[in-house]
Amino acid sequence: MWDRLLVDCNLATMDPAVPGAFGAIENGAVGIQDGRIVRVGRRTELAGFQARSVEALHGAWVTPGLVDCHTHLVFGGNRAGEFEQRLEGATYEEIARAGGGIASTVKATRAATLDELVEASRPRLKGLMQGGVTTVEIKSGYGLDIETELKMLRAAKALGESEPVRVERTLLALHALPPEFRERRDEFVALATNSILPTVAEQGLATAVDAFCEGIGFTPDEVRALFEAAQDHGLKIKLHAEQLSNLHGAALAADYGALSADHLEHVDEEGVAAMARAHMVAVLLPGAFYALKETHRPPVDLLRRYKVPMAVATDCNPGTSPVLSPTLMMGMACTLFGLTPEEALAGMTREGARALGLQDEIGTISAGKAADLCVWRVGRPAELCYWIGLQGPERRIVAGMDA
Ligand code: DI6
Ligand code: FE
Repeated sequence: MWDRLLVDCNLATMDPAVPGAFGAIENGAVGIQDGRIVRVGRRTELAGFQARSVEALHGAWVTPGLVDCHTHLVFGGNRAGEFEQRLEGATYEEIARAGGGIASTVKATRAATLDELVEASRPRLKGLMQGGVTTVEIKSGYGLDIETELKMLRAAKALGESEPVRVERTLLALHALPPEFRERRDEFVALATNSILPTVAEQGLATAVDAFCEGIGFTPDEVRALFEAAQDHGLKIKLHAEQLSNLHGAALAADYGALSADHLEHVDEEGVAAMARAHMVAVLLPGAFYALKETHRPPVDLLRRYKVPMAVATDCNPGTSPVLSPTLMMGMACTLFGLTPEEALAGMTREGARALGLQDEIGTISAGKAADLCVWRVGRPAELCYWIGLQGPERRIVAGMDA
């Protein structure tokens, strides 16, 4: 006997093995046992099975739980003041070069205790959860010293242990040059590569490494050094690439077997081809594009042509993407980047999971995967992208439990 059987619902399984848009199954049913999906199909196909609890969802749509595969949601303070400066005409790069931007968040993050950091970040995590997120990736990168990077990752861990959500932790080891290393770039890169990364790996505080490859961030050669160390320590690799300019970061990441390259507004065909060959995911972040009023869009048609899977994420961060709504990002991926609603929902479920290397565990409604589900009171899945300011799902289920 199963634990639960959800009936009287329509399923957007997002499983490519289910034919048709959204992998949809109307009049569907989902069987759940021990936190996992055991059977998915039409209600009539599951008619012979019994469950301790049979729950009618009155025609709601069920999707996989949303996977937000790129966030920086643990940080101290916020940057509403810089928002005002940008509205008066200052650019993100100008603010960064003047010592604001990431550096100001670094200061506030270093000053916070572990508990303060956890409690400052919890409302943001809850915001994403209310929007339907059941798995979230959280990056460090506002510490830029060993103590604070560890503190950020511990804060992310504590959040995952105290809220019903899966948290994946990434060491963003090269995010910005801390002020105390202004004249000593090489020393900082060496610190990140030879000290921070190995310590994080030994303590099991992160499963992946990331860097910001950009004019205002780190050069391809600096990133390469970090990725060599990541490979030595068995950490997965991701890269902020081609957000503001084209430094050929996507191709570099491909050389190291990265899971994803993220942003990609300025990636060229060579970069896209390299990503395709390396089976990477393109993580699109419309929140940052919107907040920075960028005009150069990621080449969605090229990504489609080369069959590079596209994920969509919030990039929740205090500077360029103070975003707490996953469905708003799905809508913006459609309106600003030209994704279809089906691609946008795949981007926040199946492909988000792939961008974390979790495609066998989460991201579609398929037998064998974790029972992470959202129940939406909508008439069709496209409504998740269509409404601006949509309330989250009516129910969120994580590992088979209402959460
Ligand atoms: N790219 C981004 O959009 C964020 N980090 C990055 O490497 C911005 C982070 C911030 O401004 O605080
Ligand atoms: Fe980011």
